[in-house]
Amino acid sequence: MPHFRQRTTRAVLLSGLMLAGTTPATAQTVADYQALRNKVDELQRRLDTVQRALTAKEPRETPPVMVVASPPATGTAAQQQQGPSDPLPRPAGAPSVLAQGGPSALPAGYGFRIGETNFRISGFIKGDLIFSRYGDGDTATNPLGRELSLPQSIPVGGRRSAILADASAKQSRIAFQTATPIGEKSLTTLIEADFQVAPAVSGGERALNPYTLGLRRAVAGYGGFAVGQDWSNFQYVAALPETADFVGVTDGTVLVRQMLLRYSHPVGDGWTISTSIENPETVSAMAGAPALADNDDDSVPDLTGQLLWAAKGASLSLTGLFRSMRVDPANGRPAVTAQGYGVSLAGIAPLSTGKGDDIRFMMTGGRGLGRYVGANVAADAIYDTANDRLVPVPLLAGFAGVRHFWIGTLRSTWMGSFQRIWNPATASPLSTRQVWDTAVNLFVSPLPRLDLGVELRVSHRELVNGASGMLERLHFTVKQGF
Ligand SMILES: [Ca+2]
Ligand SMILES: [Ca+2]
Repeated sequence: MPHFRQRTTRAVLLSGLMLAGTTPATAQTVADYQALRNKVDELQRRLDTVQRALTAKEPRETPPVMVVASPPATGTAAQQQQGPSDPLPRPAGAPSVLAQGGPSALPAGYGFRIGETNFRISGFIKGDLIFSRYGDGDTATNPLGRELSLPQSIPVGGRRSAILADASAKQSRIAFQTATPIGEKSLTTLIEADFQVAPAVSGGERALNPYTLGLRRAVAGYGGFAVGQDWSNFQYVAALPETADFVGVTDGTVLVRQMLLRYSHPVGDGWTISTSIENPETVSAMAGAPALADNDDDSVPDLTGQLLWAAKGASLSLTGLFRSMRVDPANGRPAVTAQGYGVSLAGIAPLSTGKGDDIRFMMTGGRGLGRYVGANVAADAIYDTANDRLVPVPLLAGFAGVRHFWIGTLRSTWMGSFQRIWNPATASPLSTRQVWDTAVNLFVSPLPRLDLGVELRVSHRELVNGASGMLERLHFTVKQGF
């Protein structure tokens, strides 16, 4: 029955249409249709004319260049992998948004445009499964050191821990960029955040794992000037090797993001010079005590300079830091000051294997720069209360990473890093004297922007009094960029 009804309906409709063709009302409809059709064609012609005029007016097939913070990343492998049709070249610290040099770390979609402003949203989802075993004691609950390589958190002097398992997606990251042409140049902005930099809430792992989004960078740039929170100009970010870890070579790298005002200027032949003033903060330890304390008593911004050379995937960066430290005890004693300085040489040297193999390295030394290196293992200075003196702490730190491509996207990086601290006699015997670590990984990228990795790590920490601790770690990671 339903079948019959359907057929009947169709027949009625068809006959109706045939009949309609002969009535005056239909003649009217056809005339209306023709008029409407003409109108649409006319509109289409006008639209085409406007479109052609617009295209001729702004031949900006490759939209404005990101100047925000580009100098440090200039000429890195990551930037060279970027396609020519990419409208928003990435800003400084690109390796932080990307996979620290991984081949699948290509930019995602080409963003979108509203009016004159180009937008791009990028980042990645990262899941980590980490097995840690401490040789000399257990950690407190939920320390950062269980989620990333953080040498100062390795326990010393206890007994061997069990194998501890941690899994989270805290290192997932999102970045939002804009570029707006103003005159001959572009005004650019970048905001970048992840869930790893903010401390975990207590009890967070019990049921819902509500990790907090934390600011990494928020920076605007125009014509060589950059202002906002960005990687310190003292750090050459591009030299960081590919790793499953959050940093990979924490022990030996300069590692600071803070508010700064930077000016960069290319001087030709691949050379760029830059200088910045950055947020000051003196981190001191009281004589005889190992704990580090922020003071917030600083008066003068930290000053940095960089000389960078980059060409054909190779680069070399020489940076310098000068700072004035100040501690005001607010207990009737006078405020004390001291000067700190540092020098850092870093770079990327491509190997002539034709596969993308390279060596990345950094070597940093100075006095009174503890907070700038290794996520602050050493105090900037020891506050000698008895003599009203602030004594800067000297240190030497470095890392090297060698990457080799086996076949296709299958690749490995071996990395090693260290930091040696010369604590003054007034420092606590429980202060860290040296740390080192080494890791080797295997990564593969079976799909675009997908990195699967496994990394084996051994870390070591030794105190002034000779006590030491070890960490062995097996780290599985999956990262999908977008
Ligand atoms: Ca945990
Ligand atoms: Ca401050």
